Amino acid sequence: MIAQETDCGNGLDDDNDGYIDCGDSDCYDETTCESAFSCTNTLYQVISATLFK
Ligand SMILES: [Ca+2]
Ligand SMILES: [Ca+2]
Repeated sequence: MIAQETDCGNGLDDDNDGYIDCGDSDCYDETTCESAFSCTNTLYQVISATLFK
């Protein structure tokens, strides 16, 4: 598998694997995604925390 997300913040599925940007495992270690999208359970927690700020 050579294809992978080349831009984790362009809103597009660069490698056409069905996962876009931070939703793609290729972007889990990207700074733009940090750990917020590594797990759907923590996704909403992080969003809520951000809204509180
Ligand atoms: Ca993808
Ligand atoms: Ca992308």
